[in-house]
Amino acid sequence: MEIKVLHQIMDWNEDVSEEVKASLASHNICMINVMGSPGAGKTSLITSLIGTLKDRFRIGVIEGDIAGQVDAERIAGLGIPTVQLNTDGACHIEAMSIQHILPSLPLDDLDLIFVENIGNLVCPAEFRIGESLRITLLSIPEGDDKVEKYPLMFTDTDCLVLNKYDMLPYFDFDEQRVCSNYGTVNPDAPLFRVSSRSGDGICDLADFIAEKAGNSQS
Ligand SMILES: Nc1nc2c(ncn2[C@@H]2O[C@H](COP(=O)(O)OP(=O)(O)OP(=O)(O)O)[C@@H](O)[C@H]2O)c(=O)[nH]1
Ligand SMILES: [Mg+2]
Repeated sequence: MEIKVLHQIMDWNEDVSEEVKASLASHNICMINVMGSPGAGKTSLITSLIGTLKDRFRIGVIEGDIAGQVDAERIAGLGIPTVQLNTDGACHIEAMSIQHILPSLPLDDLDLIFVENIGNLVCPAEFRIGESLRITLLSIPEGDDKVEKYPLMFTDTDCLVLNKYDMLPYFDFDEQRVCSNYGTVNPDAPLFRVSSRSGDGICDLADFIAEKAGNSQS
């Protein structure tokens, strides 16, 4: 007997992802999927990007967490339309959840939506959610071997953010190792060195997002 369950779920997710993408395109919205380990600095990065991009774009945020609404409260405190998506145990967000929650945002009044995916270096990369852009974070304290150990997360992304770059002097982190491995699995995608805490490096990333958002809207 042929067992196809996994493929069917993945195919179904791809179909819904395309529907979400088309729906966002009809509103001229660019959605950005922010992925990385728990604590890599996803919420901090989104917060910092909001500060840099809010004069150019109308921004909304979907905060994905297994439970709670701590991060959504952080973002909503900035005056940004925010919805919390709790997966109740699932380790990634699927397109159907985004499709379900999108009408909770004021879509006619937005240009950019950041989605903070569940903290995880494995599953989120496998599920498209209708995004136009993917950002993968790797923070310095996590170690320099992650591209080798979790290749899909670094292959299937539009850019890599080395976050907590301010921590580089304090960790035994071989930056060249990461650059070389990333260059091998994803040679055309840029790498940004960022401190979400100080804001160093955030402008280059913001310009990259602005250019991609402009392209996806035109
Ligand atoms: N030094 C330093 N600390 C940072 C930086 N970015 C984030 N942090 C700290 O790292 C911790 C985790 O940051 P968050 O932004 O909450 O990380 P997250 O990826 O959203 O975490 P989860 O939502 O739990 O997966 C916090 O204490 C932040 O202040 C950075 O660039 N430099
Ligand atoms: Mg967070």
